[in-house]
Amino acid sequence: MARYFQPEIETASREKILEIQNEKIVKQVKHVYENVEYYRNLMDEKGVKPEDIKSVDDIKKLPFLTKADLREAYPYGLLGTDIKNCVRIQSTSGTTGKRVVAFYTQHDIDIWEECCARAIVAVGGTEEDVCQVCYGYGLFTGGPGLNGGSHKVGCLTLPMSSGNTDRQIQFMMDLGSTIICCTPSYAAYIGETLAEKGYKPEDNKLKAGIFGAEPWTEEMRRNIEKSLGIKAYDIYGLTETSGPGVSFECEEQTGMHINEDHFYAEIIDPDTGEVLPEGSKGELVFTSLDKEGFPLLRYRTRDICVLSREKCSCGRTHVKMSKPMGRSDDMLIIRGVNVFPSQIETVLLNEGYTPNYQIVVDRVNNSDTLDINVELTPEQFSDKVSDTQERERKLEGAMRTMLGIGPKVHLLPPKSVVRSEGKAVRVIDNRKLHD
Ligand code: DLL
Repeated sequence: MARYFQPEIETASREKILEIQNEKIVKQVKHVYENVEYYRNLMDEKGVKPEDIKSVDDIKKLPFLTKADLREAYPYGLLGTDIKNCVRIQSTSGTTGKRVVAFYTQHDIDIWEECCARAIVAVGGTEEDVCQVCYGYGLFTGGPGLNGGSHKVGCLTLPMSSGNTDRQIQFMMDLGSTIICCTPSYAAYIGETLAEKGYKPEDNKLKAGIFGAEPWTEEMRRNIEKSLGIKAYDIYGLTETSGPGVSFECEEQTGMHINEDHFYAEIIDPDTGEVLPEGSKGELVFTSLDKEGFPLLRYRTRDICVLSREKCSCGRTHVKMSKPMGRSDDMLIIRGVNVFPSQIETVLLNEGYTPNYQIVVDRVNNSDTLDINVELTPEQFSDKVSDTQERERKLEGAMRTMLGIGPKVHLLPPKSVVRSEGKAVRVIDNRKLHD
């Protein structure tokens, strides 16, 4: 079994990786300064010249880019090359609802697809595999990215896109899909639908899933692994840096290797912008080292995570990032307490509920309210009101211990929470509507 897609680079020594990064950053900063007026102005304001950047150690001297800059420079202001050299755009509304448009040259697409191919090989993918891609195709990067990666590995690629779950299952069974790529919430839904149709996990030929584009917990991983009978791997990325494949999990399943020959990662304090030492939790910042169309330097992702250079048993030498623990902008502050949706998901799955839930936040009489709607399975559902109330009180207690504040839990009949085929909408914050 081929364990790496590009072994020389994926297992290169740390010195070699640093050498590649240092060489690329000097060129990239010079190129951006000369070609991207918007960023040149930011550098001039900060008094930094391309000559000041001699290695990746000097990246900290450069100004940050944020989503606000992307909005201000929309659509062409951060282009790194003549538009005639670009062959594609991709776009996302992101998890916070602001549209981003990114540009790609053919070179950018090639390296993006290589990154996705590394992810597919890392989960055991070879030309023997049937890879079912049920991320959305189109402007969203999920479908096109994994599709390209699957071609590069030589898998038989099923370009399903998201939705039409009956057809997904029919193709999965008829063509014997061995790898599935989609959001974790859609994977959970497919698992649930398979069971409803009377299939057992061992009835399908799937061996691995590549899931990302939204936060998901270890509990969710176990739930999906059980319902589909597979190993579930995480993949991370964002439109601003290319799409999926910025980082990916290997067989260790303990964090995602960042493709460091293309992306330089930093962790900063989201309040002060100060670069934090390895092992600290903070906001992830990416500098793309060799993109041509949309070469963002020091882009603040808003994703909160930890980096680790601990030796990995898979043999890859690239730094690992933890699962994003939520975004600094989707952390909820409820009555002054910081609450991450992932904490709520952890409690629910530990208490034996399904990942079909929705969090509703509101403000009543100047005080924040937190309601959690949780769907019951047909087996859990009971007509007896007292049973349901007792379960609700128990779950509220478990939530209070985890979150430090008490929510109101509502247990709902089966099928009352809308299923997601792409990124799940877990939080409805009605406070924003009133403010
Ligand atoms: O979601 C790219 C992608 C597609 C990644 C398919 C993985 C698989 P955007 O739509 O631009 O791009 O959203 C990027 O999604 O900043 C994170 O907040 C979140 N995100 C992406 N992957 C993960 C993950 C794609 N594995 C934003 N875990 C990012 C948690 C993730 N959050």
